Amino acid sequence: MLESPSIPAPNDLEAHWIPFTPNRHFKRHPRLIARAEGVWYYTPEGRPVLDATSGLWCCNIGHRHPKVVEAIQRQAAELDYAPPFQFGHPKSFALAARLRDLFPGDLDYVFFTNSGSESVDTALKIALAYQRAIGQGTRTRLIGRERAYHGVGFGGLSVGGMVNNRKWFGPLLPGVDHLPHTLDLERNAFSRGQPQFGAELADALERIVQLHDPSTIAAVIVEPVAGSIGVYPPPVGYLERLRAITEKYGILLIFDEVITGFGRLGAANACEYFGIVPDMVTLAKGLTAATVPMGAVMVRRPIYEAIVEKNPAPEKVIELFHGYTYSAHPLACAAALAVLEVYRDEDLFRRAAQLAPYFEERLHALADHPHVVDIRNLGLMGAIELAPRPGRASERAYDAMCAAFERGLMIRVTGDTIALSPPLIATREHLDRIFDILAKVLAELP
Ligand code: PXG
Repeated sequence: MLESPSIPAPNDLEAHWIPFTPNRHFKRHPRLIARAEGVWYYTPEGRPVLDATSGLWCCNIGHRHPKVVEAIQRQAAELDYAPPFQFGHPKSFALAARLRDLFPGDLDYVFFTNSGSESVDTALKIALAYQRAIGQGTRTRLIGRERAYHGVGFGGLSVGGMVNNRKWFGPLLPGVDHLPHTLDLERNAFSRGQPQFGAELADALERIVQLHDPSTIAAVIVEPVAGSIGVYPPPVGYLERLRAITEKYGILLIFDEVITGFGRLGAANACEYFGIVPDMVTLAKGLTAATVPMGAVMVRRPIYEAIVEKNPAPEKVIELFHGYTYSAHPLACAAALAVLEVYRDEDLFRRAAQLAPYFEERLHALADHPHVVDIRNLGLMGAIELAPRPGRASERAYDAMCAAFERGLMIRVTGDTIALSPPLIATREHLDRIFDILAKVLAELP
């Protein structure tokens, strides 16, 4: 099944300061991945590890898909780079047109970035520029939500709501407010899919609007399904209310679909899944299935028109002073075009939808295991929340991750929650293996 790996494990791990990782523990007990294929990772020693997280919610087509590998190789041999400012290359335009076709309504324009964090900051900046362009320049407030993850830029941190990510970094952006999060263990624990209770939590937006006045608010940003915090599906009716309130007050609604985009819910995106058209959508991860870093922001036509088409400046003047050296990088565009073909040719969004009920069934069968206080799921997103060890928050889930890796399974943990997001190519047999291993890990977990 495996070739022996060509790269031995390094014996000096010191210089690399590893992100979002306890460096001291990791460097004494490293978990290295040297190779991948399909739903499998392989350690440098050649030990297979089943990828139950799609890398980091991103390798939706599995690993090392031959069509994508070939597209990236061909692109590298043809055009390595072209400046994205004042010049262009054909693939970015082809890709933007393909993306437009995947989104509902008039989400017709695409601004390319290199990550989810950049997509979020880009969307927030476009929101502010738009309000100014339509003569609503007093609308500068941005509204996020408690426990949200919108990346690590100062904009995304400011509207984000994960305390550990924020508390070290000062006052962040001024003029930001937050909706309450939607987790309600009293009423909704062990819900299957969207919880029944909590749509009224969206009405907190009405109160925020009344507190600050609509004329001060530019945009609201939410993850349609909160991912990083540990999978909080929106209560039934919640997103619809947010859309209605934002529309009523001329506030832009941004869906952060960095995780939910590209099949995770068993649909092309959350807009399609929930039948809601927000004003902007932030993307990354599944856009290239993480083969080459890339992000994007989908923008509704009136926003593009207000900032670009109706710009009062002469035609040779830049309309939006924003962009990245690597926006629409040729390798990323080639990868994304190939990945979109794989989604279509292998019907992966539908396949994910078909797998989701079995995923839900096996996930919720873990409810009786020790320490489990909640289980949540939507599409191929799942979470198992564990009771924390007294005085040692997040240690129990961390130990579960280490034990799972030893048993040949990669899971993700956040706080004391285990998160699962298998590749869309996973089979029932893969899910069986994931949940069999997880059941053993939970049974033995102190
Ligand atoms: N928005 C959302 C909704 C995300 O999930 C980002 C923005 C930022 O993307 P970049 O590409 O800048 O990392 C994300 C990223 C986790 C985890 O533990 C989740 C993410 C990143 C790292 C860890 O679940 N999501």
